[in-house]
Amino acid sequence: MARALVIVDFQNDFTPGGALAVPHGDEIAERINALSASGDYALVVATRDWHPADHGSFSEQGGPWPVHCVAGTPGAELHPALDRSRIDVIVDKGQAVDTDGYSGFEGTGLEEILRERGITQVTVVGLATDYCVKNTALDALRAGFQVTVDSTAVRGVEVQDGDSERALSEVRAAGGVMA
Ligand code: VGL
Ligand code: ZN
Repeated sequence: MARALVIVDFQNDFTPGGALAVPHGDEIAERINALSASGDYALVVATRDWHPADHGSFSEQGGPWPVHCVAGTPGAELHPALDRSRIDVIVDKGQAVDTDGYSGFEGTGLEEILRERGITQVTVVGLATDYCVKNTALDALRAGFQVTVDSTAVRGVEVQDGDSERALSEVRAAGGVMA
């Protein structure tokens, strides 16, 4: 069975000091690097939230979030603690103005990339548990991949207390496995 590691949105804007900081988001770097270096994965993918400056999810456009991860800005760069040498493919998401773009599969060709390499199992890690990790894991399940979420290598925004736990429960209910 060929496995892929999908590192979701481990970017400066989602870590402390960033525009949409996920509490303790930076703490997962070491675990992610250990996974990507483990030799267990035939393919390591990093997604980036990569929005146009007028993205519909931004509060100035009536959306829920502060401006974050505008394409080409420092906030949209992968976090410096991430071991870039282990990343095979970078997938940019959230580029359409009018959709949330929470899932790494939405409009990116990620499914085709995984199929081309014969991947059947996907481990999802990164930020944020309650948005992009959740939606990426659910889409991977819908596409027919076996899915594991490494719960030690994710962190949530937690707009409401318990959002991350609920997100992981949804993934589990859809057939995902927690590690
Ligand atoms: C995300 C909110 C807005 C995420 C992206 O990566 O989870 N959350 N854009
Ligand atoms: Zn976003």
